[in-house]
Amino acid sequence: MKGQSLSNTSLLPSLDREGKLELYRQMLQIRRFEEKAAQAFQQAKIKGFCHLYIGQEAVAVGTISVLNPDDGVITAYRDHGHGLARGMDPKACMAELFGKATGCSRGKGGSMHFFDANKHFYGGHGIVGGQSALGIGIAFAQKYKGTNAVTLCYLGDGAINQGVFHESLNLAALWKLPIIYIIENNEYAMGTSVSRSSAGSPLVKRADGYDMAGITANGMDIDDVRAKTAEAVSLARTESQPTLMEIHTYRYRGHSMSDPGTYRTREEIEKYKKYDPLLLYRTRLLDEKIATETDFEEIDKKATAVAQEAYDFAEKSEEPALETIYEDIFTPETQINEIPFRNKPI
Ligand SMILES: Cc1ncc(C[n+]2csc(CCOP(=O)(O)OP(=O)(O)O)c2C)c(N)n1
Ligand SMILES: [Mg+2]
Repeated sequence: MKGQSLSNTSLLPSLDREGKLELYRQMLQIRRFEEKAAQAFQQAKIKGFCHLYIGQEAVAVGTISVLNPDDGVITAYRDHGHGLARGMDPKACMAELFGKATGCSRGKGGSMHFFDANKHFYGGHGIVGGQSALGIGIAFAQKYKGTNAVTLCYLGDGAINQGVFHESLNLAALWKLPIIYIIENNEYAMGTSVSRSSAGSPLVKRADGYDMAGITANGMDIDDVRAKTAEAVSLARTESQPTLMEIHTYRYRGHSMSDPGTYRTREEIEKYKKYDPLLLYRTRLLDEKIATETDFEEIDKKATAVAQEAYDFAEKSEEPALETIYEDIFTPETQINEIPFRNKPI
């Protein structure tokens, strides 16, 4: 089991036509949402950081599609795709990007801090690798309370050499926690390619050091992502065993909206676009006569409209009131209403 695929792919119930089209719809929704976000960023309606997920959609949609509603999800700052795949409202997500009070984090988190506790989506975190340890806490609570839920914790290839990641893998294995660590290997950590930053290949081999299962998946192929994730989820749910997954993927846009991308060639990006996850899945559904060009046009029209509605909603929404600046820092039970420097000019 160490460092290898578990090979049992019968754990995943097959999807009907609607289910398959829904996967495509979700991937396209993420893409159209982010294209709109990129436009809003260029119009200076979105400020600060904005990391796009375009190219990686099959990872979030494929992995989250095998979860139960009460399973936990936690990720890094490239979080728009995971939030939307978890069923978050695109309006609340776009409003968050715009820094508006109607945003999912009341406009105080921005792009890197999407959050929706009702959907068991626990962020959106900016400290590289930090979510590894938070994921442990979620999985520990799930096990301790006997919920039978599992946690997916995503991180980039650039996060796996952080000490906290290794401490987390150690505890996950030692305490047999129902957590699946998913390395989204998109080849780059900002402008540094994985070959320049990580000793030892493939990255999933790191599972061996902790006697954990290790599974590799092709992040351009949503069917492969789903099948491999189902193996890991089953192991976590039925045996309370953690897994490390490495999913190979690629981002087409810069690290963030402010990245000129001088560290890679246009040819490289174009090469990966030939294996685009949406294109691949669409071609498969057409070949299998599950859907027609008209079906895809219809889905695209709706996804584009949803993105536009989200943009309009965000634009019309109000900014958070200045008096609310010290709210939402602590849980309601521990909210501090009197902060000594509160009334002093900032
Ligand atoms: C602890 C810490 N160190 C450095 C940074 C700066 N930083 C932000 S993103 C990033 C690269 C992470 O790359 P990767 O984990 O591969 O994720 P990707 O951007 O590819 O999704 C770095 C070094 C940070 N946010 N936190
Ligand atoms: Mg990366």
